[in-house]
Formats: sequence, structure tokens, C-alpha cells
Amino acid sequence: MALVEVQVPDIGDFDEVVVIELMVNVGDTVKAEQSLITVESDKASMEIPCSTAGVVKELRVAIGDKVKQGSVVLVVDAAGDAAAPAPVPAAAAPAPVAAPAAEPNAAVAALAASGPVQVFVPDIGDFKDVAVIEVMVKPGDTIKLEQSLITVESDKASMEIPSSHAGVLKELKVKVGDTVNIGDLLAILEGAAGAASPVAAAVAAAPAPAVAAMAAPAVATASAVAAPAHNPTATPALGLPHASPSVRKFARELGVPLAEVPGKGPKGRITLDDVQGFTKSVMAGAVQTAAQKAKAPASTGGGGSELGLIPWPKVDFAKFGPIERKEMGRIKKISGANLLRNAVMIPAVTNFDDADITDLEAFRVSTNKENEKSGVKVTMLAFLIKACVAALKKFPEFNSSIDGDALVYKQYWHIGFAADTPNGLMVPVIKDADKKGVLQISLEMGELAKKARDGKLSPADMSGACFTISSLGGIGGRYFTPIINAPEVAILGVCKSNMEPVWDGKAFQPRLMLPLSLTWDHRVIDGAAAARFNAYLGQILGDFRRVLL
Ligand code: CAO
Repeated sequence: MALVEVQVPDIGDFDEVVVIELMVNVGDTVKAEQSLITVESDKASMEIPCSTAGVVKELRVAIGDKVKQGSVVLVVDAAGDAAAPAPVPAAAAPAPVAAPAAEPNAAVAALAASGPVQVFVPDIGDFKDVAVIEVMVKPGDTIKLEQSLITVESDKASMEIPSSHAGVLKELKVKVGDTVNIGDLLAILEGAAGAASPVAAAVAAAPAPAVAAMAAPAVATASAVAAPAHNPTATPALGLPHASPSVRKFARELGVPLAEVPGKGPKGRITLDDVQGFTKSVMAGAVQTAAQKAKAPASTGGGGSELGLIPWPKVDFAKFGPIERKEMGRIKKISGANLLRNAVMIPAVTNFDDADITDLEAFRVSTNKENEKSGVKVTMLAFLIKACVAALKKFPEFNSSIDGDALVYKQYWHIGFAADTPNGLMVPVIKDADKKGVLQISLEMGELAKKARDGKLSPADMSGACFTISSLGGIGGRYFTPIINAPEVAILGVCKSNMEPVWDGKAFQPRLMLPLSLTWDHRVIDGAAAARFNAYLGQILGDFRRVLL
């Protein structure tokens, strides 16, 4: 056993930096050069790599600690050959993503009219063939001295390459996806100041230490990239979201627009968990990316210009009386956008009908009396779920979804039910309702409704539904026109049952009638099928033995 203390290497001009992320745990096996922690100053963030391969025995730093060159990060049990520490590795070049806006460099004012000037990639230390991941300027832009032109990235660091000259950008020689190396021509400026940036000069006079093994930049190259402390003009507005290079790489691999990911780390930093959480929310349909929103119709209260509608009325309500303005909650906003899309995009029709549930309600009440001690209350909604499964099996187009020019017929029967919660409408899903009994469904519904009210539903609890039931039975009303929950093709609305006089051919009989409102997508279902579906549902609810037929 050879215990090796891994220290913070030379990190350039930074006296003290704060630990903002721990990337390994005690017991982890680490490779040489593997990133261990991320540190951050007010101007940059960087990952600190491991000097020795082995197993982490002890972590000597915690999030929030301040460290500097020589601080012990952790203790590694270096096995075998790895016992001899590798040469102090180059710390990842600091990513100048967090650089605050600073006073514009005075040299910018010294814009001298002159001929075209070529801007080259400076010495970027040990990095070869780094990828251009962002181009921050376009031809015609007036470029300030040291203004960041592009961002390049290796697997350990991302860095902005600032301009060595001020001037008007005539031509950009690189694009996103290109790889660049020292000396590559980056841009041609016109009317550029003749002298190289004072920043470059400063770096030339004091080359950066071991951090990035940087050599003095050549005159008329872009100023040094691996020393963002020397980059007083880096502008956050032009910069990247606040995240470490590895998180950036991860997001790029998934195609996640990092700028849209809410950062929950210190100072709003985007962590790996944030990217994963955002991805899950998008997949669950809870969040839309800007690109998705651009393709979708306008959300509630939006412009509606995509539909050629007149703008939403803007009224100064305070003119007419006292008001209180409250922002809509997240769930209301998300469900609002979905409801609007579904209302606008689906040619929906609603059929109304009544089901005689006199006997079923009597059975439900007696079952609950018998089961009083079990604690499970059988609900009408649970019977409705079973009845709908039977109707979906008989009319499979109700259990389909449109996919381009095809219909996807599902061979499973997952039923969603609308639940009213303090935060808004949620639709948890009873999975495989065809395989479950009414008691089991009642039990699961109770649990899911509680989770919904407590705001604890997971995306999995709300996904996969084939058909939805929206029951207002416990509240009241007669009929309503529920909105289909796309990509489903139908939804059943249920209202409060009423004792009504029903003619049996000889006399009026008091029967408990349940009002049904079935909304269906006319692209998939026609009116006759919808009427049959409702009639069949009515027959089953009237005599549940029919489910067995
Ligand atoms: N007719 C008459 N009474 C009914 C009924 C019906 N169709 N359905 C339920 N009830 C009665 C029940 O008998 C029960 O009465 P008791 O308390 O006296 O026993 C009461 O209403 C509550 O019913 P329940 O416990 O069975 O609950 P539920 O299954 O009706 O509802 C849930 C559960 C989660 C669906 C409900 O709480 C809810 O959120 N409903 C609102 C859904 C909604 O908002 N839909 C609209 C979506 S579109 O905006």
C-alpha cells in the first residue's frame, strides 16, 4: 500500500479558488489525469486532475472549501507501478465561462485604420486538434480587442479564444465542428489596430506556469487562451452557460441545449445532475426546449400568430377595480401548453350518453361495507377503468395513436385518470389495468392520487397512458367536453350520477344514471364508433357480468 497525497497543481494566477464540485468518492478507483474536483474563482472554472492512479482512500476537501496550489485534495492508495506519482499533470485549462464583465480595455479606443490583419490560434498549451464548439461573432461585427471570437474544447477544458486586435471582422476562417491547432488562421480583421494585444504581451512576458505549459504567443495571434485571468474583456452575455467542460461535453453528446438547463449548483452552475434532470423532464413532456416550443403552437395567452389569430387581449384590469396578480405555477403552465396544443390540433367531437349504474352502485356500497376493515375503498372510478378497458378491447381504434401516416395499436391497456391537485391538473396512470382487479385498481388510484396531491408523482407515474378518464363525479355537473390527452385519441368525462325517472316500457322507474361525455379524435374514430363505444360502456356499467363475455 502506497498512500499518495494528490495536491492542487499550479493553477496559474489564482491565489485561492473554491471547491464547487466533487467528482469522486472514497473507494473510487481513479485513473491518472482523471478529473477529481472542480474549482472556481470569480473568473474561471477548472477541473483538477489526479496525478496518480489508484483507489481514493480519503477526501481532504469538501464543497465550499478554498484551495490553492499545494493543497491536498485527496489521498490515493496507489497500486503497483502507479505508486510513483506521475509528473504533475497539466490542470485543465480554466474555462473562462464565468468571467464577469469588466471595464472595456482602454486599448479598444486606439482603433487605428490599417489594412487587414490575420488573427491566429495562439499557443494553447498541450492541446492539439481542439474542437470549435461555438462561434461568437459573425462577419461585419466590430470586434473589440480581446473579445472572445470562438470557444474551443478539449476533453478537460473549454476555452474562449479572444481576438488579438480590434477591428471589423471581414472573414471568419473556422466554423463549429472544425478542429484547430496553434497557428491556424482564425479570422481576418479590417481597420485593425496595428499592435498585438497588451494582453498577449503580458502573457508573453510572464508565460503561464505548468498549468497549460503555455509558450509566449506570437505577435498577431489571438491572445492566450489558457489564462482567462488575463482576459478582462470576456463577456458573459456572449459566453457559455456556467458549467464544467465535462458537463458541457455530456450535454453536447445528448444534444441538450445547455443554455436552457437551470443550474442548481453554486452560483447557478449547471451540474451533471441538472443536465440529467432536464433531459428526463423533456422526455416526460414536462418541459419543452426552445426548439420544441418554436415548433409547437403558442401557449396559453401567447401570441397565436402561428394560427393567424388576432393577439390576446391586453387589458389593464386595475382600471376597473382592485386586482391581485399571481404567477401561474409550473404545472399549470405546462398543462396549459399541452391542453392548448391538443385543443387546437385535434378535430375533437364529444358524444354524451348516460349509463344506468343503479345495480353497480349498490354492489359497490355493499362491497365497501363488507370490506370496511380492509381499509381499501372501492371507487366508481375503478369500475369505470375496468369498463373502459373492456370497451377499448372491443373497439381497438380507441386504444391507438397517430404516428405520421400510421396508427399504432397498443397491445397494453394503461389508463390515465385526471386528478385535481393544489398545483393543478395531473394525470397519473394505472398500468396494465386489464390485469388488475377493481380492489387493486382502487388501492393504486388512492396511492397515485395522494402522490399527485403531495406533488410526488414521478414522470413514470404519469407516462404511457392509452386512454384517460376525467371524473368530476364527486364534485357535480352534468356533462362537459374533456380535451384529449395527445397522443391518445379519446377521453371519457364522467359527471355526478343522479337518480332519474327512467321509462321501462310500462312505468317510470327510479334509476341511478351516470352522465358520460366521450371526446374522440375524428381523424381516427367516426361518430358511429363513438356512439357504439358509449353504448357498450353503458351496457357494461349496467351489468358488469358483460365484462366476462
Ligand atoms: N357520481 C356521484 N358521486 C360520485 C361519483 C359519481 N360519478 N364519483 C364519485 N362520487 C362520490 C363518491 O361516492 C364519494 O362519495 P363519498 O365520499 O360520500 O363516498 C365522493 O364522490 C368521492 O369519490 P371517490 O373517493 O371515489 O373519488 P373519485 O374516484 O371520484 O375521485 C379523483 C378521485 C382523484 C379522480 C378526484 O379526487 C379528482 O381529482 N377529481 C377531479 C378530476 C378533474 O379535475 N377532472 C377534470 C379534468 S378536466 O379539467
